[in-house]
Amino acid sequence: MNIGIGVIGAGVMGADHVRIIAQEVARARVVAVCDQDLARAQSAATIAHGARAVTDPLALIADKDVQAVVIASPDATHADYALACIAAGKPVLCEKPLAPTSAECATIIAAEQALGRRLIQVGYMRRFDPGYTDMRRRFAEGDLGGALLLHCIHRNAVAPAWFSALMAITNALVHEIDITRWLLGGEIASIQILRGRATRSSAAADPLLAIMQMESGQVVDVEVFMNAGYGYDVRAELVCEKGTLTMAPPVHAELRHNGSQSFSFAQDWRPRFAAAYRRQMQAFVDSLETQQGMGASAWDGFVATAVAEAGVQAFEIRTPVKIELPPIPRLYSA
Ligand code: ISE
Repeated sequence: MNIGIGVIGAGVMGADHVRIIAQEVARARVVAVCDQDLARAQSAATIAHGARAVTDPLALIADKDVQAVVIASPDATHADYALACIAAGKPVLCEKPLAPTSAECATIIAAEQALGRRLIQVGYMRRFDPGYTDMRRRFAEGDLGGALLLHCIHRNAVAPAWFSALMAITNALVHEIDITRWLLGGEIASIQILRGRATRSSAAADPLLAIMQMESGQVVDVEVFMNAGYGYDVRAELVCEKGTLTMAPPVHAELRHNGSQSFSFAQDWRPRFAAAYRRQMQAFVDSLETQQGMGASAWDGFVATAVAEAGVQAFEIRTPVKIELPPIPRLYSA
């Protein structure tokens, strides 16, 4: 039977999640779409024929036809809706970040612990991207030896007008914080943020270079460039003791023409991570039957936000900041 999903937020990502569920995912259907702007909710709901458009997120969560919820509303609303879903016993795929502050993430972890089971999966979709999954699988084979360095590039074509300098850390770098922990299988011990020479008036310090050191000693560098201009470009290279793994460009066709070879970049993350978003949603739907969550947990969401908070501090004080995490609760350590 198809699982009834309610989507909260019908902006860029919310509307894309509605489309993905309606067109690309098996055994699920969108039953309701919520947005404060009813016209926007209606426009997204038309993609999923038969879905209701509503403006009250709490009514959507309480709706008996809604068996699971996708939260894709603005970051600052995530914690309230996630807590309401936990209180209603409904599984959630929550867009990243889980919440803007680690204190809010901690309330979600406390609610899941009180319930005694995990209902939240955080949309760190790179864990489902073929480039990152191949890199992790190949590294796990072991013959490359230990990991020494991870180089990451995270470039956006143009930052939205409302994007602040700190959002480069709290909204963009959080992806590398999560994928680094997942790829290397360890925790981040410290973070430092170097400011590049600002290129445009819209972003005060763009690009940034984040340097993170893992507890086991590996160094991770991340270029976060919000206004790179030419397109959306995200990739990584893992340097190991006996070889390296470099992510291939995510293209289906390369052009050879007029004496040169080329491929094009998407303008934002949706085409670049289309496979990841699709696989993530299918894994979420499958996990509702198998009870085996595969994506980032609320604990992973908490850690990503906590490390980003340390990154904001490092940005402000211009020195490295040590990461102090509480012990991982038993619910998440299995
Ligand atoms: C955006 O919110 C995303 O999540 C994208 O994946 C990321 O690359 C971009 O930098 C963020 O602003």
